[in-house]
Amino acid sequence: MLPHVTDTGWVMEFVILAVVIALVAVGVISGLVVSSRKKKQLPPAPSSTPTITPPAEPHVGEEAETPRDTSRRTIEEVGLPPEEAPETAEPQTPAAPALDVPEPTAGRLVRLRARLARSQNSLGKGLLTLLSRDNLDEDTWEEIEDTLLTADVGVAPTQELVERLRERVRVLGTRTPEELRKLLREELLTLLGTDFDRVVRTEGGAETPGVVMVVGVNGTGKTTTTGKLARVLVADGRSVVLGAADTFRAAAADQLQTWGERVGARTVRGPEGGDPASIAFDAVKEGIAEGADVVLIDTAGRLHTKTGLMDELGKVKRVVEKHGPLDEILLVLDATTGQNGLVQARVFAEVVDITGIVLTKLDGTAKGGIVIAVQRELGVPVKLVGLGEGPDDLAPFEPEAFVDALIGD
Ligand SMILES: Nc1nc2c(ncn2[C@@H]2O[C@H](COP(=O)(O)OP(=O)(O)O)[C@@H](O)[C@H]2O)c(=O)[nH]1
Ligand SMILES: [Mg+2]
Repeated sequence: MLPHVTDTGWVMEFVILAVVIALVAVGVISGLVVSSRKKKQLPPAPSSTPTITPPAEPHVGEEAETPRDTSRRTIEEVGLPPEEAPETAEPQTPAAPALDVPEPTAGRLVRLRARLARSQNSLGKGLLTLLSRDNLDEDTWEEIEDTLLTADVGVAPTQELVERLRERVRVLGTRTPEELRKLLREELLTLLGTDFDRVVRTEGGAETPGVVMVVGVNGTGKTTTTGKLARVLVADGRSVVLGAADTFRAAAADQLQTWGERVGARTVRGPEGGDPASIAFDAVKEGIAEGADVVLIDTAGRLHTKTGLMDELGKVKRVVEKHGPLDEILLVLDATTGQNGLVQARVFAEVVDITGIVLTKLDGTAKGGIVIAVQRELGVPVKLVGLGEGPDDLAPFEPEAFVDALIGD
């Protein structure tokens, strides 16, 4: 019994409408799911964003170029997690309430030695192999010289080393591998200098915190080093305030702040494009007000002329010194930039009184000789070395451990 044909038509229309509504609903929901998935793929925190700069002819005062040796780093070398420190493996969320417990600093260079040895053995092992030849003729000595020059030891130190080695090998007469290793070790240590004071000064005054200013060309690892140094200090029980005086990019302050948050160090920052000197001043002021032990000031290196660099860093230094003297001015140099690093070092040394050198990215180069060359150039000791991108991959520089890593023991 179907008396109303039109009713059936209405029912059909209703069904079609319902299906359309259902389809639209499904479409909307899946759209939401997709967009919420997209949201989860936001770019990572600035601290983990690698600086990608196109390779270019390097110039002093410019942004750092892509490290010369980058192509030599294998995936294996770069990608290895810090095997000695599984407990510091960090969750992705930067705002995690639990603070990191940084590794103790004692013996770090020894612990990170494998990383050093992996990239450095071409120097030490190469020298030992050459010295072990039965006949140390003129050609062999030239090869030894070339090996040292290739490792960025520098011309004058290379000539000194070769001269001393020649003399001592001659006096020695017959030589065993052990004797050669001992000889090479001693001579490399002499070149590195064993009586430099390599302690990073952070005592400050009676009423004022220790103040450390970190300078260097962009991309060398200033912010990373400042962050790692904050961890070292916190691990030693000191309270730290960070000053984000690189105001060229907001991301630079974010990057520093992320480092600080992980260990509970506060970051004093200002507006993008603000005056770096006033931020540095405020950071020290905050440090004094809080009774902090140390204030670390990260600066910008994107300064294209020596005058600009002089004006800006000079001003930061002068302004900070209104509170009290600076304890350290650390120059950060990227070990992979070789001789260009030396040119940078010279310029910065003319602008501010460098008290210590931090040589970063020693894990990514076979040119460890730059340690010798840069100390020679500035007459200032290498105090810290960077051996990776991990939070605890910063080590006090110890000449003995370094040389042992170079030539094996
Ligand atoms: N392999 C390696 N990379 C490092 C080291 N120190 C810093 N870096 C990386 O170098 C890049 C630039 O560092 P950053 O601190 O931002 O340089 P800044 O511009 O001088 O502040 C980042 O990708 C760091 O992770 C190191 O010792 N070894
Ligand atoms: Mg920086």
